[in-house]
Amino acid sequence: MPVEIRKLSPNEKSDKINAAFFGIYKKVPEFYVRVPGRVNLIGEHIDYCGYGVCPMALEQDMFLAVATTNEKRLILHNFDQKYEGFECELDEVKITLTDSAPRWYQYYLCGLKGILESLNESQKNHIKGLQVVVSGTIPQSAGLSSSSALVSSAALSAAHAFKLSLPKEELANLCAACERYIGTQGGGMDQAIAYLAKEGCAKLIEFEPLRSTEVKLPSDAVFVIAHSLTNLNKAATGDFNCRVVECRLAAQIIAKKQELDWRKMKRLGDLQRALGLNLDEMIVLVKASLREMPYSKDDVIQELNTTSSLLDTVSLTPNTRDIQRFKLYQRALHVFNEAKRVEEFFNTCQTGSGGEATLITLGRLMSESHQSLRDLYECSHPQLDRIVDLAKEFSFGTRLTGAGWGGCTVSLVAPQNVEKMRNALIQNFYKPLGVTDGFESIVFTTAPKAGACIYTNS
Ligand code: ADP
Ligand code: NG1
Ligand code: MG
Repeated sequence: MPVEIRKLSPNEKSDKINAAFFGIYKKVPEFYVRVPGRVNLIGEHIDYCGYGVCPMALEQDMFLAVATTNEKRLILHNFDQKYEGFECELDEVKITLTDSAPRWYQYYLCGLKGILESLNESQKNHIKGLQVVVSGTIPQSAGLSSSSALVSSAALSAAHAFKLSLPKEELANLCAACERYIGTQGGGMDQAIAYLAKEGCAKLIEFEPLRSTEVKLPSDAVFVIAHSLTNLNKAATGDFNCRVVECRLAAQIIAKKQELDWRKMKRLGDLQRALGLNLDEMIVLVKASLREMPYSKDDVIQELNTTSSLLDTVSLTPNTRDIQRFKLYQRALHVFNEAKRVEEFFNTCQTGSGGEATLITLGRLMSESHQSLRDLYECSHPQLDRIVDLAKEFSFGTRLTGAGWGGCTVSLVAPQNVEKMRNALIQNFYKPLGVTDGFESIVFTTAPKAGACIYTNS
């Protein structure tokens, strides 16, 4: 199914963006696109290993106003004037990475480049120039997927302007691939939920082929998001890609020991499929095949009986080639156990009574997920762990959400405890850090919203 096109009901937000658009381009927008952020309920750092995850879309979103021109040029502005404007010819879209965080407009360029590269000769006749104003409300670098909302809204704006109507799954796959131009080797969860989300339910997202199943969330509890007031831009450091690569090396060393072609084994999920084992058997195999002590790059080269340059090209990314210490046992154990937790979470939602017992199980799985991310995957942050501790008394379970190293937590909370938890966090976490107001944007409840949509004026 293609992304829905609806008539815009003018509101305060669209009035403001229209005014900004008119101020810059002296015309009204032809269309708008909305792409939501997401909170991942469970299944962290396993999408890029090929395993299913369970996110839902947020109300916070990326909202773009767009007009087309006959000059094949992109002109891009941000509603928030702290971001500089950007212009380029459409046949000169380049994303040049440096050692620091990418510029904001490079995320837009990822989506635009993805669409431009997908066009066949006849589709190229419909290329138009783009005038765009971007307005985003998703907390940034906080694990709520602002990056993918920007990339996916960029791709959708270009696709609609060039008269391409693609199925949502195709757009999601295209966006997952083109966000990698920013340097991170993500797995596709964020772009998938951005397009496939449905109001009122979370989704189980599975890959290859990309598919989604509605998840029935318990009606007598809510999800609360709390910002740890720390951030990490995932493309600014090698931390994220290091985890992707550690999982790949774990798969490759086990594959080699099992006499499979290690060079073909990019993901732990591929290894499981090749061996035909279940998740419990994979856990046993990890314990028997990998050692707890970290591996040096030379150890990995020896295990795989390969050379440094072949390892660099087959297994590593440009920003992980200098890493000398890989924890493979711990990362692989997290992945297989987290994949099991997603299965149990999904089954509990679908078949549970919805009562207290269901909530206790879901909460336990969320808490176990956090412990594993903290101890085995080492992608938490002391401020995330502090929120998890403070939330224990009020929630069924709390975990970091998104990639981690900062950002947000998500808690499953009974409605009567939401205010108590908020107050406890304000008194014991936010106020001691010097925050005195604006709490509604750093600790808030959230209900599942719809995925990407295109709006027109008529
Ligand atoms: P997240 O966890 O939110 O996906 P990332 O580190 O992957 O975080 O990406 C965050 C980056 O996305 C920001 O540093 C910024 O460059 C870009 N971005 C997100 N939202 C906006 C916005 N509203 N305006 C400009 N850039 C944005
Ligand atoms: P965030 O933290 O929202 O950038 C990243 C990845 C996901 C997934 C999670 C961890 C991208 C675009 N996103 O999300 O694919 O791996 O981390 O579960 O790479
Ligand atoms: Mg991101």
